[in-house]
Amino acid sequence: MATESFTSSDDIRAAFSAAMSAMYREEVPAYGTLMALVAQVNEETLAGQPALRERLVATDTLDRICEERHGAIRLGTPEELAMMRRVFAIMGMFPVGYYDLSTAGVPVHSTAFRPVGKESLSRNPFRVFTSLLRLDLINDEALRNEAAAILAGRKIFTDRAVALVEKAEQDGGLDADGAAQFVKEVLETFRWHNQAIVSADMYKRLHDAHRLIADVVSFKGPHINHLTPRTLDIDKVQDRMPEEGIAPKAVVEGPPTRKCPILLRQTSFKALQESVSFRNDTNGWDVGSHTARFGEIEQRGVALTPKGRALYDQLLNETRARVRPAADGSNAVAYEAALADIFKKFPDDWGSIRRAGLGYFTYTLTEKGRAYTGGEIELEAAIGQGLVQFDPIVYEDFLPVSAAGIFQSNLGDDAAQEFVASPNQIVFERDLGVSVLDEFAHYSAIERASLEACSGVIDTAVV
Ligand code: OOG
Ligand code: NI
Repeated sequence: MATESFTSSDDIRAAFSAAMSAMYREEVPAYGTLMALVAQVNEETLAGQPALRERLVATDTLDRICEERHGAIRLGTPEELAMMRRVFAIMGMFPVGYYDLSTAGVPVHSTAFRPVGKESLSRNPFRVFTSLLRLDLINDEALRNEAAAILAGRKIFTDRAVALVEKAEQDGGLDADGAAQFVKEVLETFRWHNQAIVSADMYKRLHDAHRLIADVVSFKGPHINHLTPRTLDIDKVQDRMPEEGIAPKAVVEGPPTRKCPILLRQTSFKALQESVSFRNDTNGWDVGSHTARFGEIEQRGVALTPKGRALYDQLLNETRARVRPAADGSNAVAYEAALADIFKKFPDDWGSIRRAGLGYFTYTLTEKGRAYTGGEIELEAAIGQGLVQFDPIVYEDFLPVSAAGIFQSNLGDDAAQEFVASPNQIVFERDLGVSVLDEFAHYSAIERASLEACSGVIDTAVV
């Protein structure tokens, strides 16, 4: 059967993420510097924490800790989004979550294409935060129409990439040769083009409407705008970036430093100014510049339940009401102090987080639990008697306020702009061609399955 010779979608994704990393390091040398710093800090952290090293060895992730966890692109049209969904599906990446960034002054809405399920995530967790430009939020109607016409005329996928997607969909997969070609062809979509498809004048008009519109509309394709490896100590990398000659954004996004990490902490270095040529009337080129591409790092903690997430959102809002972080970093110390102070209201030990129903956990039988024959008992009693142990489930998604902070810091300090909040998940899903998956359902299914696997010891009917 042909299916036996298909390359698994996990392997295609791993190959794609490696190819993208190599391309980006070559295109953005500062990103290579960041990767080296991350590797060094990870090594130092592991040397100081043998228990952490052991846990990473046990979960078979030690050799992959410095690899990229995510990247991001910004698309221009519904057709591009729908095709991108088909491309990612071949790599085992599916749209999870809907993020409305209009509230934060960024005219896009987004989803994250990512592997779903424990095995796929541990084989290679690479995901792509994918935004779709919302021209409907642009007031200037003439400009809106011109931008739409430019976007309608571009083709972001190679013919071969489209043909390979169709073949994979028809046959149910790609063989090794097809998979290698697929990775090579799809990579082209993410490549940087230093020749714009618009004139300098049009670029300026788009840029004046919003820098993000210029970034999406002026180019041949949706260049990857950052990649993000995982760090074991985000505060240390943030502190050391300037020593390496790279400028970090003002504050780390997300929750404060904690004993028990929750959700996601992220920071980035500021986007670089790159030289770009614009077509002029005499069929020659005008030289200018564009700022879009950067590098980011992330550190992940436990996935929160809707209750935990509501508490997180509430505490973050409280913090930002007290101190709103300025893009120039002038009040960064005050912001961090307020964040740490206000987040004291979020329990910081695993037992309390779990008992309060704030986080998702997996449950497993201990050795004692496996030998137990006393009949099913309640979960809390089983934990109390040392029959069942629990581990936090890692958060695999994104945070809208953090994402907006990452966008803003890379659009320049003057880019803040007000839009009327207008989430439009229905339109986004229509453009995408499917509904996005619910992140909470994903975590709760993992938790539930782990509880079911403890039946015989715990009474799963009552948890
Ligand atoms: C995406 C920003 C969001 C994150 O890590 O939250 C993001 C973008 O700038 O296109 O990647
Ligand atoms: Ni990111």
